[in-house]
Amino acid sequence: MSLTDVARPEQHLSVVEREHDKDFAELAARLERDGLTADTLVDAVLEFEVALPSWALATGGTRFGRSPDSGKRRTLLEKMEDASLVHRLTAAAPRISLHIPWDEPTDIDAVRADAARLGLGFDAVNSNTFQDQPGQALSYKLGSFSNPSAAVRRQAIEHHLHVIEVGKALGAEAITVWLADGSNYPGQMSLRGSFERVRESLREVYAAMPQGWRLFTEHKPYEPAFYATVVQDWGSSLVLAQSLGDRAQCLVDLGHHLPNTNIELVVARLIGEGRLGGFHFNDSKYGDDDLTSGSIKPYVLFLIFHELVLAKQERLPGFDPAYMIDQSHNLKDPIEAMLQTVDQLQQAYAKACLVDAARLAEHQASGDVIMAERTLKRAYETDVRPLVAEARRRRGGALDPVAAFRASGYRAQKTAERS
Ligand code: LRH
Ligand code: MN
Repeated sequence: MSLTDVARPEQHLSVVEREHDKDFAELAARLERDGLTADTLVDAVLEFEVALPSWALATGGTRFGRSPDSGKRRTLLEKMEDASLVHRLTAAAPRISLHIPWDEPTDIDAVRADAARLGLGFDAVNSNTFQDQPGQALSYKLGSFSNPSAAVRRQAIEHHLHVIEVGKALGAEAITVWLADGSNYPGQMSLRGSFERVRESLREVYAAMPQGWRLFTEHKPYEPAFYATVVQDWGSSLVLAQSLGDRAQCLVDLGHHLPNTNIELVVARLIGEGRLGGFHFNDSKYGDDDLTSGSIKPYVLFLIFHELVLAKQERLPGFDPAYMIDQSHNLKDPIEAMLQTVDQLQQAYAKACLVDAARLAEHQASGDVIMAERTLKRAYETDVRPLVAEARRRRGGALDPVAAFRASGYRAQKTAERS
């Protein structure tokens, strides 16, 4: 069974195809009434691409344990095989984001060859100073870049220089730096000194980046630190990025905000400062829950994409965010969860492309609150599923990726192959 069969199992085709054609034609007629052209919107949806996190293609766990799942992936190649399948079915996930040392390549050339064969590229590489690795000389227990010990900071800097080397060898063009650094008790850590040490250490990492590379700083309010996290919020991340240089930008992980934070406002602020580097898409109810995007707060996801599409339509200089996912799946099949996620992101993007931005601006200017809100809601309340399905089909993907995956028997085949 080749991967191409996956997208279009024969017996499955006709019924779904016919229903889809009917749904798409109806939506196209509805959009035409709003002066919109379905084909133009399909092309817009096809511009949206997102990178898959290697670490979410393995079954995640919680601090309370992990549920065994069949077909557990062990190697980078197996994660790339699964990522490639997600791309085949959604036509929108052509890159994978690696985490070092979790995905430390043993043979770079082999990884590059496999990636080429699987039609995959490499997005931002992720460093890891939030775990002590076996054989590591010095512990990061009291921080990495913020650690009072110059020797520990040096060790962390060397790790980041190594991550850049791995990324360079694989053709990546960015590094994401999330630091667990922080404290659990008042007095434990100098609140200003720790930030200065992080800034000083990151200056060296920034200077080591090849031309054209970007450095993404990722903020997080708490966990594992439960009193103060050094890069705690978008403000700290922005100050850091602005002090490092033009190629330092802020990465927004949707789960890294305290309850009721207006995340679309944070996104708009960073866009306005020209410092929005990228995203870790996921969803959450309480904390950094890393749940499937669009599963808990789909309207927030839409409002975030509304800000992104406005910036794109305004052709803001330097606006080029790296779209990446950061989730962990301990209940769902990781591939199915990824297929759901990419579909949810494609839908949020499509809905945002439906917003009549000119009409919205008019209502905002005239202070017509109701009509402004209705203009947004009209787009959000449009069922765009036929649009994103059509976009996938036109690029050889599946109308319904989860259904196609289940019909493909891929899971059973891989379980047998990998056990
Ligand atoms: C931290 C984080 C970070 C990753 C890790 C896997 O919570 O969001 O982006 O390095 O998850
Ligand atoms: Mn993240």
